[in-house]
Amino acid sequence: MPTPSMEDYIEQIYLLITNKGYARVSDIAEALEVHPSSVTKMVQKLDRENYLDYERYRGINLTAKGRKIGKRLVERHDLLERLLQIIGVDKDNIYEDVEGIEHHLSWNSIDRIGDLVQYFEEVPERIADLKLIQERNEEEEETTHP
Ligand SMILES: [Mn+2]
Repeated sequence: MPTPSMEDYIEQIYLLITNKGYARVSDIAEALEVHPSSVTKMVQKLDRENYLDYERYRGINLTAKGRKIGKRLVERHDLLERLLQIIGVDKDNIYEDVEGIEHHLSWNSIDRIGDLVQYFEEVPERIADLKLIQERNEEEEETTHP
């Protein structure tokens, strides 16, 4: 099982390869806001553990194992963003919050959250209902802590 930090790298490399066709050490460093030397170290570790192939002049390629996990990690991130959006979390908090929680949930919880997101997305009235509860709670908060 990859550690949270390994997951961040695999996720980012998968996104870069999907969106740009390649993942350079400098692009990964920029995306994760880390020093390129840390990227090189981690990429070598991921290579040793067979998530990717790294050759100095040919770049980074995910193995079948790395691609499979990368896809799941990107989907997990996307699912959690949809969840926070549905439950009304402020846009400005969503990305950071997902980065904070995504590594700490079991795949069991992720699958059940998938059901919950589906429950809301299939019937938009359910989202509207939740919004009504939120508005009521916010009004109450205003009257109790003016
Ligand atoms: Mn993420």
